[in-house]
Amino acid sequence: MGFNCGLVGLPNAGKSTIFNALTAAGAKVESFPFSTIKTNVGVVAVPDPRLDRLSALYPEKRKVPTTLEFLDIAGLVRGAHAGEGLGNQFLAEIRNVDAIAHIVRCFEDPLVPHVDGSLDPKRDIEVVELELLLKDLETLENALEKIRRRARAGEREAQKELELLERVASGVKEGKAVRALGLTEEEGARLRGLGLLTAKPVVFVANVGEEENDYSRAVAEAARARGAGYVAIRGKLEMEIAEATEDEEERALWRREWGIEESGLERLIRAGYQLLELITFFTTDGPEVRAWTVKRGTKAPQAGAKIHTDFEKRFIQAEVVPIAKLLEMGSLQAVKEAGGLLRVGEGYEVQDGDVIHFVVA
Ligand SMILES: Nc1nc2c(ncn2[C@@H]2O[C@H](COP(=O)(O)OP(=O)(O)OP(=O)(O)O)[C@@H](O)[C@H]2O)c(=O)[nH]1
Ligand SMILES: [Mg+2]
Repeated sequence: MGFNCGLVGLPNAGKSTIFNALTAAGAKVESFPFSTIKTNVGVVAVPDPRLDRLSALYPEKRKVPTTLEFLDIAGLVRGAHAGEGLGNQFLAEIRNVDAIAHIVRCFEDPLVPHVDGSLDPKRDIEVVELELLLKDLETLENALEKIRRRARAGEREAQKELELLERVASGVKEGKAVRALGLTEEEGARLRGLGLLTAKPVVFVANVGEEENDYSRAVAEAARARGAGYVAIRGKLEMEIAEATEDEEERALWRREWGIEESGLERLIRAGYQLLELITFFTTDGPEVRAWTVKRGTKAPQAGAKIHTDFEKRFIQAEVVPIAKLLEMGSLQAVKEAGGLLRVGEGYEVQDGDVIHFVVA
């Protein structure tokens, strides 16, 4: 699995539409608000032309892409924390996601009502952000209540946690996202179990009907101001293309016809990988040619653990070749003969595009 991503936004922003464009899962899309009640979950293969070309060198092996999971939840409205609309309980379903895609409506359509009567991306973004902050405050206050009890009972560990939680809660009360509080990596790790929503990286998705417009430019601006990712997707059109055929080549043809060079999925993945600092490595062992996702900076044994815990525990060395080189030479044998195979130890940092064979005891 590459990463998983929760879709948030106002009702009728086009979350389910974008979800369908990304996953072709056929979730219900309606012109009235709150059409999504039960969360939709969809898994997609990460398209990667490098994997396609690598797999062409091994026609007898199965091609296994790395995957991504998307969660499409109900719409948030102003006052959701106080029970408006469908409330905010459903946000618990995305507390474990790695990233958030914040879908913002940037298309005009008199047949699709806006909960606030008009389109205003800046205001719309702030409404959703406030509700996410209030959900985090709720989570933090619950956690604080428990930790205070433990601290009063004299637990030293609890005292330390209390200090951190109080500091985070006071930042959130001031309207600051947890990710903007300048926490250390260690503090972030201590908070992870709480699943705080505003601690997660965000990609803003402008759902544009046709092309980028003043609305989507406002979304891009908001993304820039927050150091967040940004993509514009023609949600409705891409959903229709995704649902018209299962054939990837045919879909690409349709997209080109409509002037879309690269699918929304591909662009969202690129933004997500950048934001989460993810890279892809490949393996060709056994019956599969396969892509794997790890965080940049991951060492060889820990990358191996993705495949099998033994690969970490019994790691001896890894044989590595950059995929570009392997594709250029045409076979692993040719790479070996040319002395191009790198033998690396446990301190080796995996690079994007490495083809790796793990040698274990
Ligand atoms: N004209 C136009 N309509 C769109 C576009 N994207 C979505 N819609 C329409 O907007 C309406 C709402 O879309 P949904 O995808 O159901 O919105 P949602 O955000 O999932 O809404 P809730 O589940 O109610 O929160 C539907 O009627 C869609 O067909 C677009 O790019 N252009
Ligand atoms: Mg929906």
